[in-house]
Amino acid sequence: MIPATRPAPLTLTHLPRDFTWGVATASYQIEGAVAEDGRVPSIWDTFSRTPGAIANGDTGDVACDHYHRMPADVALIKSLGVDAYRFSIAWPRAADLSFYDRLVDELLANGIQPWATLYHWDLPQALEDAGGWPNRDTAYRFADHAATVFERLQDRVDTFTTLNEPWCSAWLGYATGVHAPGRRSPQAGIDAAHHLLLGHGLALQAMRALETRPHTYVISLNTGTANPIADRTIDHGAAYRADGMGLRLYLDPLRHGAYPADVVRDLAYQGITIPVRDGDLELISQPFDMLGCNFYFGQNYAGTDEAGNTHDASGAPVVRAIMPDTPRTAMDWAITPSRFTQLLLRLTRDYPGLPLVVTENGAAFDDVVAPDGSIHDDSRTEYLSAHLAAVAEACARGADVRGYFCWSLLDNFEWSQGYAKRFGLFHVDYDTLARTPKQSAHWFRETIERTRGSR
Ligand code: IFM
Repeated sequence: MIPATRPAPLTLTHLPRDFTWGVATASYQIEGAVAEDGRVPSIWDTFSRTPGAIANGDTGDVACDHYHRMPADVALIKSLGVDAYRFSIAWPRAADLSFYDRLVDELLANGIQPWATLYHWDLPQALEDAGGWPNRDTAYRFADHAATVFERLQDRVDTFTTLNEPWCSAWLGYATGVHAPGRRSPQAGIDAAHHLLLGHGLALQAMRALETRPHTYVISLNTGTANPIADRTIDHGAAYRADGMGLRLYLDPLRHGAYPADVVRDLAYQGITIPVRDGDLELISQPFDMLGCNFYFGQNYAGTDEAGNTHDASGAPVVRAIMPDTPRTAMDWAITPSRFTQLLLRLTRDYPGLPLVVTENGAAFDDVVAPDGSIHDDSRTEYLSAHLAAVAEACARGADVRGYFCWSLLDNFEWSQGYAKRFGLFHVDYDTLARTPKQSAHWFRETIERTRGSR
């Protein structure tokens, strides 16, 4: 039962006519079945068993049990009226890809385009034991994985994304240790970042060598925005530094074939070097077709600490994140839709000629299931509505945005937050694994229908 007062569906007249509407998920977050069909352990299987690493001690062992419920989940996707479904291939399942054969066939039979991501953080544990992403060889192993998947699916899948959010894999996984494998070394984080980018380049090369028809290649990055907290030179500097570590460190080598000089200098000051070898930047900067933008929130930065110091104890400049004083999601992320427009226009300006696609956007809220079983998640609907309007505005002002994928189809395993944070358009009851459409799911379907109907 949907209340009559629910937020009205949008009509987004400025989106391009052939805009792709979709929903997204990732393997470890939804599949479960971690010991089936030859799947080998991943770094997330190990990390989730590390005491204290994940809220409530949750693991992805069962997750949403999507591995066994896939056809019913494809029916949910179809019910949304989307064009495409973005999912990731579990590298630990490389020995038996038949699940993805079935998934792709089911999607196509239902008129849904499959968008496959080759790496969404579930590195096989054996590769971590051999050194993980800080080890250069992992980039070559990733290219092998890409080739295996591509050979199997290229006849039916048009769009392949190499990496999802390499900043998270590198920095959260190896520098801060918040994500698997939980290492805490900034040098390892930078080594991982370079080898992820190298892996992207090698994977593109491997897939292109096997192509029997043209495909669309994407890489999805964390694309937040970094603004100065005030109009002081020191705050502009802090925001620029944050943008350097979060975005330019990835996008400059991909598009300009060089690491940003200011970031290299800052890292060198901390004794950190990027392990570039001859030819790496040519591989990394080979063309790809669309930049996947994963946007959740914008951030403000100050160049001073609370006491007014401009440098920390190690002598490094202060880069202090200050969340804007705005409403938050359940992740404690500020809700900043105008920053989304800012981002898309900035990417258009600084990286011209690169079509954009929103490969993730969405929000976690503390959903309440009403006694009749319905979920009136107005906050999520308002978040999606404001962010879609921000995309449409960017399009009206010249950004070339080709599509929008809502994160996420289902409530799922939210990494270090376990199952406590819910991003889904469909609610998952983790006792029964029943799926229930939230009000936002109905709103999303109506908005897609309305926007299509306005053409
Ligand atoms: O759940 C994640 C996803 O795996 C990657 N991007 C951000 C989402 C929300 O945190």
